[in-house]
This record gives sequence, C-alpha cells and structure tokens, in this order.
Amino acid sequence: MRLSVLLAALSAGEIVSAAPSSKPLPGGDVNPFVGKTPFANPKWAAKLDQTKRAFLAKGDVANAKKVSKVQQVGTFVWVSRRADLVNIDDAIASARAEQRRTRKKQIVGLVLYNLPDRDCSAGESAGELHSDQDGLGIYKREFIKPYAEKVAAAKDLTFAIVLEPDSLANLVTNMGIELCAKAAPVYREGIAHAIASLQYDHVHLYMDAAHGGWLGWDQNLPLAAKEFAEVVKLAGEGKKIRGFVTNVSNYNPFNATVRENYTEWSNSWDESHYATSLAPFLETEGLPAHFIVDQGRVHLPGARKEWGEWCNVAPSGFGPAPTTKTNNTVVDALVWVKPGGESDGQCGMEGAPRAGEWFDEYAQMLVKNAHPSVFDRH
Ligand SMILES: *[C@@H]1O[C@H](CO)[C@@H](O)[C@H](O)[C@H]1NC(C)=O
Ligand SMILES: *[C@@H]1O[C@H](CO)[C@@H](O)[C@H](O)[C@H]1NC(C)=O
Ligand SMILES: *[C@@H]1O[C@H](CO)[C@@H](O)[C@H](O)[C@H]1NC(C)=O
Ligand SMILES: CC(=O)N[C@H]1CO[C@H](CO)[C@@H](O)[C@@H]1O
Repeated sequence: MRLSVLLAALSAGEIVSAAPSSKPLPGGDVNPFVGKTPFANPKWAAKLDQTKRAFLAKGDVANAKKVSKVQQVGTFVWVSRRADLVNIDDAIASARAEQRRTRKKQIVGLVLYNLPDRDCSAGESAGELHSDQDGLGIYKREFIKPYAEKVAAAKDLTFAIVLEPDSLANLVTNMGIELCAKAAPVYREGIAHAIASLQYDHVHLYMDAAHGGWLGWDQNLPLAAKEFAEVVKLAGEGKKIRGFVTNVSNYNPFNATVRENYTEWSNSWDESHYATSLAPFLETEGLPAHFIVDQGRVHLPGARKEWGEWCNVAPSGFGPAPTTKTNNTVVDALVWVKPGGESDGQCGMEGAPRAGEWFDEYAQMLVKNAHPSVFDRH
C-alpha cells in the first residue's frame, strides 16, 4: 500500500495490519465469525442501563453487575424500515471506533427486514411496504440500494446479514393463506434482489430458515431446501450466500438439556439437531450447509406447553454468549439476533407492552436466568 493510500485508509478508520490478509481462496470455505469480535450495539446497552438502575434500586448489586456484562455482548442491529437505514451508519461508526480502540476485527451483525406484505401469516409485524403500492420497486430503490451502498463502503469491517426473517418459511407451509400466496413471488424476487445486491467479500449473507419447530419436521425439510434453492438461483449465476440463520426472535435452545414433550415426533428437537437435519437437503440442492443460530433468548425447560408459543415466553434467560465453539460442524456461530428486552407484543408474560417497546421486567428476568457463559467472558 502506498503511503498516501495508507493515510487515507487510516483516516477512514481502517485497521491496517502488516499480517497477510486472511482472504479466503476462491471457493474457500471460511467461517466469517472465527477470530472476530461480534459488534456490541451501544444503543442496546443504553436501554439496559434502565435494567441496571432497577436492580440497584432494589439493592440487588449482584444482578446489576451482571447487566454490565450483558451490555458487552454482541447483538444484531435491526433495519426494519427505510427510516432505520441510519442504524447502519451508526453501527459502522461505533464498530470502527471499537476496532481502533481494541485493534480487534469486528463482525457487525445486521438484520435486513422490510419485504413488502411482511409477515403474511400472522400480520403481527406487518411493515411499511405493500406490493399493490409499488412496494417491490420501493424496496429495491429506497431500501436495498442504500443498504448495499452503506455496507459496501465499509470494507474495513466484516458484516453478517440476516435476510428477511419469517418470510420464505411461509411459502413452504402457509400457501393456503391468501396473503402468503399473493406475497410469494414478491418475497422471492425481493430476497433474490437483496442477495444479488450484497455480493462483497466482506459481507456474509444468511437466509432465514425459520426454526426447528416449523421447518424441522421430516416432510418439510426437502420442501424448505427447494424453496431456498429457487430463490438463490433467481439471484443469478454465481451469486452466493454463506448459509442460513435459524430461530430468529424465538426461544428454542441450541443444545437442549431437557427434551420437551411437544417435540416428541421431530428429529429437530433443538436447533443443533435442526441444523443437522436440514444440512443434507441443502447440500442436495447445491446450497451451502452453514448456520448461525439466534440464542438471544432461550426459554427454561418446561416454559412452553407448545412449540408454537413465541411471545414473551417466561421463564426465559439470555442464551449462551455468542461463540464459534458450537460442537456442530455445520454451525458457524451462536449469535444474539433478537436484542432481549424488547417486547414481542402484548402477549405472553403479564404486563407486556407493544411489540418493540422496552419491557424492563422481562429484561430483568433474562438477566437473572442468563446462561453462565455470558459472565465467563473477560
Ligand atoms: C413430559 O411428560 C411426562 C409424562 O406426562 C412428564 O412426566 C414430564 O415431566 C414431561 N416433561 C417435560 C419436560 O415437561
Ligand atoms: C460443547 O461441548 C462442550 C463439552 O461437552 C460443552 O462444555 C459446551 O457447552 C458445548 N457447547 C455448546 C454450544 O453446547
Ligand atoms: C450439549 O451440551 C452437553 C453438556 O454441556 C455436551 O456434552 C454436548 O456435547 C453438547 N452438544 C452439542 C451438540 O453441543
Ligand atoms: C424467523 C422465525 O422462525 N420466526 C418464528 C420463530 O418462532 C415463532 C414461534 O414458533 C414463530 O412464530 C416465528 O415466526
């Protein structure tokens, strides 16, 4: 690198290292999470200050200290409407500052979540775009284009992007619902466009594969793999994803210590088993069998009577801290996609506020029941 270029790079906040680049060989198969620190979002940490104060007000110093540890855990940044695009700029600025301070490579987790006719089966999380009002055109021009430009310009960081939670799984199992049938071609084209627009060496795409209690049933596995393959093919020749993400915003354990009765007939009774079940079907379709698994919140044994319970499930705790030590060769990392403490909606645990609003009692419970690995970190 010439000196002038080097200076420009430094002022742009890049880490410049004399070490040889770890760029994967063509066709290489490198887990992007290895050796990187998951980006801890200061905006989420700020919300948890309230939780810390609540413990201190009760004289509960031990749990207040635990909150400080939780605030350092990496979580994904949600970009769920055009007005949220600024969250990407903020995350990039904070991650660069952290990278400069610690001299450790950051991997920034982002969620891309704004399809037209979103959440066609439940309607709980319907978004701002509608296919009958040029939603797909707006999605491409005013959401995907600036999204891609922002991450493309931050080559000094690594990104893991979760593509459209809760979308394609509906096309596998909910085509009997009119809105889902209508949304199907829009979802496929939208996600294919996102994939095609985000092809950069420092950007790793994970398509949503719902969770074990949904697509993990034996008869759904091949149908899911076919649907995913169709969308990747639609993105165009040579367009790649890194893999799949499971259990976004859900509560399934990765490695269940207790097998719940409601999973009796499924081979996908925790998310590790689900990844293992789905992997061969993905390979048959020529897709990469790599997974990340959301463990932002995990229910305690016996908390649910049915697998379908998804709303402010209690008792739950923050799950295992993000790690690449997954004991499962198809799983790149455990991650925290859903930032715990934001309500799933006015359902589940008593007193729950509207979806997305801070639910401090719930956050306090997550801290108390958090997985010990959250506090083993230095
Ligand atoms: C499953 O059902 C059995 C028999 O009804 C019961 O003894 C056991 O406690 C249940 N397990 C869980 C995890 O709820
Ligand atoms: C992997 O296995 C080790 C050793 O049994 C265990 O301590 C660890 O918790 C496991 N990791 C996960 C993510 O389950
Ligand atoms: C699950 O955890 C147990 C106990 O910590 C460990 O022995 C086992 O290897 C883990 N399994 C997986 C798939 O991580
Ligand atoms: C992305 C995803 O799979 N979301 C699902 C998580 O699990 C709950 C409960 O089964 C579903 O309602 C969500 O749609």
